[in-house]
Amino acid sequence: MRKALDKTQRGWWKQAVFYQIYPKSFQDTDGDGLGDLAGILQHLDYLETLGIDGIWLSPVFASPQADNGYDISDYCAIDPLFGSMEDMETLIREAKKRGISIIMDLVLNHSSDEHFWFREALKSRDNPYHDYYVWRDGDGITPPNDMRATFGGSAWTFVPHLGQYYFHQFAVKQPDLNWENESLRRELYRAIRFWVDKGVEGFRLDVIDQIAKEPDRKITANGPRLHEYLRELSREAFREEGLVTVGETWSANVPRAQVFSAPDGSEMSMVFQFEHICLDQKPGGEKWDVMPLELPKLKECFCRWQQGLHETGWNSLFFDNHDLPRIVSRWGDDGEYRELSAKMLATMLHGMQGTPYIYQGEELGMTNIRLPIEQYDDLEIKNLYRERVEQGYDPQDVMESIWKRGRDNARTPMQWSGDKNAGFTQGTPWLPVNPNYETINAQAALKDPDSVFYYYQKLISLRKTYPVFRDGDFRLLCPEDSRVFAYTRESGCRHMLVACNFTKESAAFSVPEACRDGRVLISNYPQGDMEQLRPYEAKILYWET
Ligand code: TEU
Repeated sequence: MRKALDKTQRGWWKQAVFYQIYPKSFQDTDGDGLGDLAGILQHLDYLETLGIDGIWLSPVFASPQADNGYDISDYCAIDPLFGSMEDMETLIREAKKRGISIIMDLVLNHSSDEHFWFREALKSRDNPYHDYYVWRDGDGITPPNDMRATFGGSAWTFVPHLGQYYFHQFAVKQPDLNWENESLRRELYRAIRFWVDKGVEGFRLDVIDQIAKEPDRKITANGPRLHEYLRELSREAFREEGLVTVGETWSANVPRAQVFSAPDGSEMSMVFQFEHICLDQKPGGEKWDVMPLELPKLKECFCRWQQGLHETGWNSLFFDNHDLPRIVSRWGDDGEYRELSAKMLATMLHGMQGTPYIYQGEELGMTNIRLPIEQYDDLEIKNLYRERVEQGYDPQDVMESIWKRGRDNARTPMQWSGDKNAGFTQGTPWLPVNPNYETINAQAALKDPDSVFYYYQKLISLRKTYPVFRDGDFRLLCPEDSRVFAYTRESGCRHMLVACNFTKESAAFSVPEACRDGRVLISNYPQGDMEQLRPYEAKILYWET
């Protein structure tokens, strides 16, 4: 029986493992080809078996789905696509019965252009909601400046009847909210309290380091008032000690993350930082401009974050999410060594200090997909393809980038079984199911004691059994080695060694003398020797002094 965590206490998340669900792709129960809340309810026992403590639920609020729900048109309503408010209340209740907290995904930097506030703001310059957004006078020919939107094009869209542009860091249908307006802030806090009162126990905060934007100075992230806003948000909306908050902060570095995740709880519990996940991106390029990962750089980065936040903040630990390609295809091997490399990557990550996040299907070793451009859904992918082909790029090269980095790699339907559509839907899936579902699926994994699923289950249970996972410090071994990622953790008399071979060849790795008394807590191979790591071999040794 799983030891329940006391979720009324600050810091319960330091021993927890969270699971991200992208609802649209998780489980469809009404045959419309889209995942829904009832589908998540169906799989709570699966998640309880895995052993996770919380579900980060990508947005299910009312939305026109321009950006798959990251364009919210009502912060206190459930979109009928996903079900009813009663379905949401049932999910919260049933998850809690299983010791699983619901963490909702809040998009506070921008709303949908179909939100009541924006519809009102469009009516006139002196409408009380007009100032909930960021407007600049203009002539409709020359935008206020040359800022670009993340999903392509100018960050400014002209509204002729107002003679003004509005600012949007993302899509045209995602107007930025003006956090300088106190009424707007208080409306957002009220929405958060609405969900806390319904039993939601945490929030993921979308691009939260971008809310203090100052477009006249071309500032988007880390604006001058950011920490003022974050502290007010924490005081006014996240009052309960046990509420867990994780901010998405693409601009975070260690010093900033120490403030974002300060132990006094003045801002957030932790952040998603993305330094590690950008290391295979060409310097000065975009995410689409890929280069091979150099393992020493990854090791240096993780070492800096582990040591930088030890006792001064708190790390999240992730490789996958709904915006990222699947890690087994990216830094593992999605062919012959798929399961071994998936387990190795999991070992490397879960052996560290922080809160691990498992993205739906990562526990199965799900892989990227290669689709023709017309089958993609993501507006970011479609805008990129159009822009780069117009700029003269070879369409095949653009497709290679999309196949490596496109967000839809993570959004193909969850693979539940070898049945039609991987058991995801009886209808037509909104995005094609990966054809490898016949061999890579939850049903097969649950029957295989050696599956990636049960390996993750064991990693999760180790975190709850051995305090060194939560409390230990971090020391990197063999920093220059380009094949092996090895480190030790130590907390008082408790010690562990994590050793991972990132390659498909055997790699020499001599277990330090001091570690040789350790017993194997977990490995993706049967007992091996202390001088050599087999292809993608991973192991954790544990000992006490
Ligand atoms: O993502 C922020 C974000 O910037 C990423 O979308 C990233 O820039 C992109 O994937 C890589 O170029 C958050 C959400 O996670 C994402 O799904 C939303 O699309 C975005 O914000 C807007 O809300």
